[in-house]
Amino acid sequence: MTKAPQGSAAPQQTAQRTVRPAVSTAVESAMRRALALAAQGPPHGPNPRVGCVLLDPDGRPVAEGFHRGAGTPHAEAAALAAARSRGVDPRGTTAVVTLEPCAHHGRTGPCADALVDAGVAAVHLAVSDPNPVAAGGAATLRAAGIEVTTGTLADEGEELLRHWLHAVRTGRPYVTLKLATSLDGRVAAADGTSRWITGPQARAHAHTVRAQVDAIAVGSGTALTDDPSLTARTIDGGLFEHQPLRVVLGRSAVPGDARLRGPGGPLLHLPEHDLAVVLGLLAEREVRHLLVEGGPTLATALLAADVVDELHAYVAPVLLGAGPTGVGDLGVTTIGAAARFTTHDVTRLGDDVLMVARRTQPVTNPQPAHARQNGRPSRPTKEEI
Ligand code: AOF
Ligand code: ZN
Repeated sequence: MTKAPQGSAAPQQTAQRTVRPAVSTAVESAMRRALALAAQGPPHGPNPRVGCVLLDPDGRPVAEGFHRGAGTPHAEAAALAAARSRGVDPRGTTAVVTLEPCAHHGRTGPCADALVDAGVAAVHLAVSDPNPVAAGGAATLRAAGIEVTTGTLADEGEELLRHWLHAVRTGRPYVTLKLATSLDGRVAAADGTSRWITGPQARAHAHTVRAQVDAIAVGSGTALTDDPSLTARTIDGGLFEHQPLRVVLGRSAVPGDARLRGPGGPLLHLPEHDLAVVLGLLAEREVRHLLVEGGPTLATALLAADVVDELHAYVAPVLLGAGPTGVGDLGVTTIGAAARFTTHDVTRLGDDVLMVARRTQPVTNPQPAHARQNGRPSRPTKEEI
């Protein structure tokens, strides 16, 4: 079923009511296709993943397109170009697009103008564009007399774009914290040995996640003791095409012969200790999705600062009984103050289990972490790493 439009403007609702049932079903399946197309775009990079399908007046798809990464044509432009290259006149078509068409001259021209110039009759979109630079496309389209319906499969659109939307809405990257632990939450045995708690399938999975993020961070202590490479590797040990930016946080220098200086993504050492500053600096570099891989000091600081958006907990059926835990003291003294997340997904990986859990309250504004209560005690204004 088509969702009710989420925008508040009355004209949208009028537009929605006038859609014939057969066409509204066609719009919904076109939006599903547009979402699937969008998902073919790169999950990393500064730009959103967007898909677009053009429907003829009978609701039949006549062309489609998606965005292939920063600097390449936007989804709407790609769909219009696909129509023209097939000899299809886009005049009178309905554009079904996962993100509000842009209204700005950026790396490419404004899609709202391109849709107006093409004579498109109606536009259905899933998610409004929160990017202040590019927003305003729906208003441009309406001003040109085009029927605009917002909120079509909005939840699915939000899910697909969640890293990008989060970064644009809050001004800081979406933070995924990876924990690979024993069943009793430990990351090493009492003597410090830690290879390997989780098995090969869990490790391979973690590498596919690395290949999807913009940046991957560790604390400088972990960089020194573990000498990680922080590359995204395939099962046979080769490098994925996309290598995330490698970020080391904390004062200790990265040795000249560290693996972090070997083949892989660029290295960025931030001796800065204030997490709000760190996340702001990464956002300025257009990092939308940051994966944090350790160690416990950094994990604890991020959790205490309430800036972890998603947890990837790889848990092995191993008991250690002693040794360091993946997360240290969060200042939680009573169960009601626990840092609680909501389970999104659980996957078995060989002998191990991956639990993906997300922050319970979505962050919708750039309020500093310490100002949000979220059922937890108020945190200090600065969290040190
Ligand atoms: C995309 N692809 O299909 C759509 C986008 O850097 P630019 O000039 O390409 O503009 C990027 C902005 O355009 C992006 O942040 C978003 O607000 C809007 N829409 N972007 O990369 C697309 N439709
Ligand atoms: Zn555009």
